[in-house]
Amino acid sequence: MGLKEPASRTITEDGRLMLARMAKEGIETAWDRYEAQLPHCGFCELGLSCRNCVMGPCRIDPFGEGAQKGVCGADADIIVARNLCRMIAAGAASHSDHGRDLLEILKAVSEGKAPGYTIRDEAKLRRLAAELGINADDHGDLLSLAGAVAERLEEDFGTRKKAVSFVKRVPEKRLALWQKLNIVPRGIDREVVEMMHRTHMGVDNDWKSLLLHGLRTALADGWGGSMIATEISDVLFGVPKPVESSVNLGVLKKDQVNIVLHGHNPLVSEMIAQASQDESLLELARKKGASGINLAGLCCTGNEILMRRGIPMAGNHLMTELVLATGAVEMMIVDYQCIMPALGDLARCYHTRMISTSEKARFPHMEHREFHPEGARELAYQLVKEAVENFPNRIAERVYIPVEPVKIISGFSVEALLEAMGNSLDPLLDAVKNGLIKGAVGVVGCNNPRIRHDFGHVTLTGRLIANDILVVDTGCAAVAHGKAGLKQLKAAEKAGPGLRKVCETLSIPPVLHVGSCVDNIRILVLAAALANSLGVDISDLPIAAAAPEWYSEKAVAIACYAVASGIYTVLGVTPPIMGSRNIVGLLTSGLKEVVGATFAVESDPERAADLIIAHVNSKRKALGLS
Ligand code: NFS
Ligand code: SF4
Repeated sequence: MGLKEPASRTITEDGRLMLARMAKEGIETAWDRYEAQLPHCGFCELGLSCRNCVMGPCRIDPFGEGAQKGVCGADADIIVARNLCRMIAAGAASHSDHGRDLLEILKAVSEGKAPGYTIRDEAKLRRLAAELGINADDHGDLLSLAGAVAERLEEDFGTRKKAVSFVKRVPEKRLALWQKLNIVPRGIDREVVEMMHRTHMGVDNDWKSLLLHGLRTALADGWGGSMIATEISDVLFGVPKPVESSVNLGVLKKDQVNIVLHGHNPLVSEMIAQASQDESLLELARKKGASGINLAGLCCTGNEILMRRGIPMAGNHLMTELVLATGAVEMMIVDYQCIMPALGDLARCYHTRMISTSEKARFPHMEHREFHPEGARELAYQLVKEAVENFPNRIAERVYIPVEPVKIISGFSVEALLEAMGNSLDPLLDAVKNGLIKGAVGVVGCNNPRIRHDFGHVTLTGRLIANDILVVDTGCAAVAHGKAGLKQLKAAEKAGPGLRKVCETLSIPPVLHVGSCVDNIRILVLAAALANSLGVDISDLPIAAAAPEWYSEKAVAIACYAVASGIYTVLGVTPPIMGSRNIVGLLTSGLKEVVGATFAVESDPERAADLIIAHVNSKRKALGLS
């Protein structure tokens, strides 16, 4: 099968049909641009090129014949470590800056300066306040308490602390280990800035010391920035509860105004969701000949509103261009991250209006309409109105919605999971102890045109559940699983007999959607709770993580905080580290002695499943479970 063949690019039906149509119309996609980039630069793929200063750029000859040092004298180990560490810093910065934006809104809400937003989950706010040691009695009303929580967590970004607040959630043994290694994250911004500093020419030139700080930077993301993002989103928009919805291109409606929300931060998408229910706008839609206003999500902002509001999900990362090619999208509204700069240009082939909303994220051929807390509600109303007014411009003959949507269940926050189990971890622990469930694995992360779209996720997850391993998922992986039907109750039939029984008893699917990419911290929180109630370290649990199709710097940060937290992590795409034998050795085996967990790289999802099953079994054995 040639690379151009839709079926070689994706396993999904909607993807295949849409790619065939786009090819016929001569519309370019990420896959075409990927092919135009081949062959990739070998030095860069191995991590052996350096652009950190302009005595270079430099590169190291991997065959040992040409240059073995950059102009400054940096060798392969230093260059590979610095490059990887800068990826971690960029990923941690992205998640954490998203978290900061939520804190700013929470602060604005507390000051009455964000009229569209409110505290939707008072109980969660109170729990957080108590956890942070803030006495509710010192605060007359809820808004003042919210302000205190926002301020306390804002301090986590700075440099004046010994540890970020949520380090309190880390199991004792794990924390002691981090203390010994001196990798307790002190401040979120601090670790990122220090990483940029260390990787400047002439600072940290010990690859081991660089990588240790890389782990600390990643931990500042997982137990800092990402954790803040999730917790504050729950306060502002509600803790997710199980909710039914649907997924794939079929969630777009032929007879309705379709507004697609793409990006990551729920601040914009939640406002649009509210506006789309406005009676006067619905009336306007009817006047324009549409039977309603239909919202659909993409990528992680899609996951946020799917988890909390059951808003249908149009697709994951590699589907974002294909959604536009339905010709049925009146408006796409984006915030930031994972938004291909190609989208604006592609939309010009259709009537679709493309709107960027974040001060810090601009795109070619998009109209910039900036969201600020004071005017967010009005702007959301105005944008939905303009989308409705764009409906008559749709060209009916060009509309192509190739499939019917697939049903899914989403919304499994840790709180919701606990509720499903009668507010106790015991049912889950018992199921693990008596072997009904062998273990649990987080299958997370992106799509990447290097891997056949969704093949890595669906194949790996299918194998895991068939072997009685519960899967929790986030991000683009979750969308892949949803489309494959794995998020329905009847998917329990595809699980092994033990997991199937548990799913049927608790009325849950075998693949649980825990959220967006920042919500990977829900997996950390759950793992920490399980470890604490067994009195063991996270690295002792029969759990693992996998990112079969990852592409982004954020995914590197996530993988590193998972491993530093003690979770064995299997990557489906090789990171640019192969140019250093030392670093490959450390990450794939040496780290076991350091943090009790390692990375593995395995592009074949069947073999990745074997690795994970073996790992889970070995952890069971060590715990004395059969
Ligand atoms: Ni995560 Fe979400 Fe998807 Fe990957 Fe991008 S949308 S934050 S980075 S591509 S999972
Ligand atoms: Fe070359 Fe060193 Fe400058 Fe990198 S930091 S570009 S290896 S001289």
